[in-house]
Amino acid sequence: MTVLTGALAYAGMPGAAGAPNTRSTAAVLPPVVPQPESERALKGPGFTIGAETPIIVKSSDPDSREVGRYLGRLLRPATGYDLKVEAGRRDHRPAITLDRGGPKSLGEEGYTLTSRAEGVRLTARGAEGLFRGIQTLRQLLPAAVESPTVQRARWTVAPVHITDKPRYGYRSTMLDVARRFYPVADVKRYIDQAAAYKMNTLHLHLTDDQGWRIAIDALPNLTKAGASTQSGFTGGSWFYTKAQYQEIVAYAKSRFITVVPEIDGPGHTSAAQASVPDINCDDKTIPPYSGFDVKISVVCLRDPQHIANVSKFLTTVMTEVAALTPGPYIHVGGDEVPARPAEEYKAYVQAATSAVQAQGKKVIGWHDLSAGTIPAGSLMQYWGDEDARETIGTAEEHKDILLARKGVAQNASFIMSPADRSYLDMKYDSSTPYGLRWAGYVPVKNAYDWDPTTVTAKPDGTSPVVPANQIAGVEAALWADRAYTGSNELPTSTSQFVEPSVYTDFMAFPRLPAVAEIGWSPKSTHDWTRFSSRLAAQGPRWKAAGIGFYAAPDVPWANGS
Ligand code: TNX
Repeated sequence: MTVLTGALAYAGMPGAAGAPNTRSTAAVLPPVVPQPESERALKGPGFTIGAETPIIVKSSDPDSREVGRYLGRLLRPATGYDLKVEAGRRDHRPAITLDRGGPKSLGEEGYTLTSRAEGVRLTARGAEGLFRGIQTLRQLLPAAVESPTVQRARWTVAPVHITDKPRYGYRSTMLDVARRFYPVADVKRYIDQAAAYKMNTLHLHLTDDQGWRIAIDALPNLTKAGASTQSGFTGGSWFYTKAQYQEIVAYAKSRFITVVPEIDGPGHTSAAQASVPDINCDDKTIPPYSGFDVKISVVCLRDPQHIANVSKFLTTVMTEVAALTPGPYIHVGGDEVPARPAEEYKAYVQAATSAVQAQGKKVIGWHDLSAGTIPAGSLMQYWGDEDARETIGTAEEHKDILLARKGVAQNASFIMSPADRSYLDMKYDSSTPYGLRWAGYVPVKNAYDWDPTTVTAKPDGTSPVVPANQIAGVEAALWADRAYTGSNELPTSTSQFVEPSVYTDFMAFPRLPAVAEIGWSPKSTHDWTRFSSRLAAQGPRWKAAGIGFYAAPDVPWANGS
């Protein structure tokens, strides 16, 4: 693997030779996040896009043509150009060429990109690789390209040759639309932000104590009682209709992002229990919950009749959710259940996993789910932190580690989302207005400085509980328990709640790109100093795009950004 050939410094790095399109003798690499697998600065001026530049798609494949149109739409607001998308032909005009004739070695998501004075050529195996490559192309242009209004700039693509493909195939981010409801437009905005950093999965936490967010035709009360609350709010109707959910799924698909819906249980179920009587032991609904606690609920699994009721409920829900979800996975939750006999938990795992499998879908669960019997091919999402790591190999291993061992023994693969690294709802530091700190503060450096292979290893990096070949990827999870200002206390007024996009911008930027890089870039490129300097170069892009990011003190932002 070639890495950073010709790299002397990143543009913008202290001591670097200036902006990428400034002429200089030193080979300066344009700063790209996530770091491409291999990148070489080319001599010469790079390619300047003009109003007449065609986007040539060398393929009749409709998905690739659509990616060409996506590129045109992306470039239009800031450049003011309405670039024409043309079919591939032998042609000597300067152009942006999208070619799907790339070598097999690139895989589905890989691409090569070459920018020279004569043009930009992006090569991949298909539409998905072309789309990922376009996310790199954006970052080779001046930051102003991210602006929603026409800007005066010279639209030069930095001269570079890149060959790139991801380290992990599962790169996800999670939105907690249950604690705080996100209108469809906010979800789409977040999808675009995640796609820009080459994430390929959106995990939607659709159900929790504070709300049920997806319409189920056979159980209309789930979106009457169950959708009437959020954390801190009552009396609404906060859910996605089937059409809206499908709109989200289709939008995500157009950005090559797969939606993974989560129906959490047997805990985090107050909204369901407020809507469906017979999943409660007294067969009566409970009042809807709008508070801020966790570990407060569990469906009734005490006797065969109630286990049957819960199974029926799950079958109904999973049947309808699976029908709306083209992706291969459904997340069944499994976290934070109040103490109950182990057999009850196992009965739930059995009911939930068979309901998912009956629809031809694969199971994802929080790592807790490994306490039960999980089907072959399941993914466990590990959310333990440093406290768990410290007990590895001791006589009293932390329960998260014991559960991870059970998942490994059942041949599950793992999604790594260590709470002290990739939980975007943790505060950066004591000044962060939103969020929690049960896993500690998560400054940008911590969100970046970790590796999936050592999340379940001893602090010295040895004896990993989850072997490297059972790691599917990573997730940056943005919970919304505390999506209001003054979150060291419970809120006293709804005016403390901010718009979902204000919360996501602040908590996800710059940490989402950090986790995205962990999922995408080769481990050999891991380097905090280099990363933080490339991240700093994203600041002007986020400004141009109107992203209200946190200008974290551990990132060397350029003056004035
Ligand atoms: C733990 S991590 C939870 C969530 C909370 C989150 C807040 C996990 C599987 N469950 O219910 O929202 O902490 O950080």
